[in-house]
Amino acid sequence: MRRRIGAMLAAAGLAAVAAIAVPAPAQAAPSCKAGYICLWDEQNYQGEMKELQVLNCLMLVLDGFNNRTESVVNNLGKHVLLADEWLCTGDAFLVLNGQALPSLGFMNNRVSGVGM
Ligand SMILES: [Ca+2]
Repeated sequence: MRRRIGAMLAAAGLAAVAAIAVPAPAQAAPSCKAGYICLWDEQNYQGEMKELQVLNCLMLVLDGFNNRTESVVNNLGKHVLLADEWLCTGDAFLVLNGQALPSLGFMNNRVSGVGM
């Protein structure tokens, strides 16, 4: 019995170590120039990237990036809204100034307009 408990404790110890080791280290947000918002086609800042300046509402269809964005870094100096309609209306997702998001969740591949 004693030996069995020891084995169970050892297994529990291994499980705890595995649980700690499994999460990948937090990925640092990639660089994005000051005054720009950077959009990536895939989560975790992967795939094609668009570096954009926005005055009021930017229609992503003009940049070939309609319904593609999955991660973002906002260095515009202002908060922005990522919207699912090309005139920056409809469902929208607020990205704070300086915020880096490795995934847009429900808005992944739905962003058509970038507004403020
Ligand atoms: Ca995409």
